[in-house]
Amino acid sequence: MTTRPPLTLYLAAPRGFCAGVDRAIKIVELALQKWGAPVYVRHEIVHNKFVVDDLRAKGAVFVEELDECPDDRPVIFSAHGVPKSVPAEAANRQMLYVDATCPLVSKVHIEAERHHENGLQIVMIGHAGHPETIGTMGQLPDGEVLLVETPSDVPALDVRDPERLAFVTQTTLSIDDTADIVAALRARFPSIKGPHKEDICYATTNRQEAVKAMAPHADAMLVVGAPNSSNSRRLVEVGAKAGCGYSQLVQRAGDIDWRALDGIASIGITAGASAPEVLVNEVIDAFRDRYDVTIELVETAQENVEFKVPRVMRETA
Ligand code: 0O3
Ligand code: SF4
Repeated sequence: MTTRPPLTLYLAAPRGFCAGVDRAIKIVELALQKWGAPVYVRHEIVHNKFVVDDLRAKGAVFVEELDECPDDRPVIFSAHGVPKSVPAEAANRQMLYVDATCPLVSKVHIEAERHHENGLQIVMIGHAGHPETIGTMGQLPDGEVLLVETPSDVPALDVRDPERLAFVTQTTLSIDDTADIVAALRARFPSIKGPHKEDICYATTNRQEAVKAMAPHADAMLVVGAPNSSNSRRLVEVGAKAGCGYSQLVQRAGDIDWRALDGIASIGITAGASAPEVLVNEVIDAFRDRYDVTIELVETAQENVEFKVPRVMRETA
């Protein structure tokens, strides 16, 4: 029998599901119980193929736009949020809809609306084309929200009145990159209003902090998450910036590039906010098959956040 080489496996905590993801998945499951299949879901409920495939097997039908749904079946809006035009269209068609937007994303929508009511134009820090950015920008009429993605976008911003501006952000951005963009905005527009720092949520913050603590000790790092998951991709970048020589995203154990990991004595593992723990365990088991693994938890925060599902989901059918 060959002996397996020793490996220290640093496991980040917190990792994986956040309260908004947990709530959104529960909403789809409760909708299927309450109304039976099919229940339509506009956009992936969260950015994870395993979660989506599981719900699809239970009777959820995933679509990108409302015009792909019939009028007479319930539709759920994904955790990332939707432009105002989406619930408006659903109401117009007298559809039964449940909004699974994370309450922390809705909080940003309300912030943007409040600034708009006060006559301010909004600058949104976010990624173009991401559903959360589309949803937040879509809370206000066209032209009322300008998008910036990097500090180099700031000098080109064509604002209505530099004295009457506010900023909001996507909830899943890199803390450090966003601080640079906020600094560039404040330098050019000293009177810009905004949150104390940004709108990045507790879960994004905690997962990035854990990676920063773990990455310098690990020879390599894996983030369990999907390629379209913004918060998961940010964890890969944070790991690389924090000094880990090899930082990769994997959806499942089958994606691990073992050749790239040749010769390592330690590995860091974390998971994005939309990645289920069962996939983290699958990855850990794959390491146990090849190495004599010692797990060390790198815990930088404890989380006890929980969001209630909407009232309609709590009532029995
Ligand atoms: O926004 P992101 O691409 O990170 O979305 P995920 O991967 O589905 O994770 C949940 C985060 C979310 C719903 C918006 O904050
Ligand atoms: Fe909500 Fe944050 Fe999770 Fe997004 S990452 S769903 S904002 S808790």
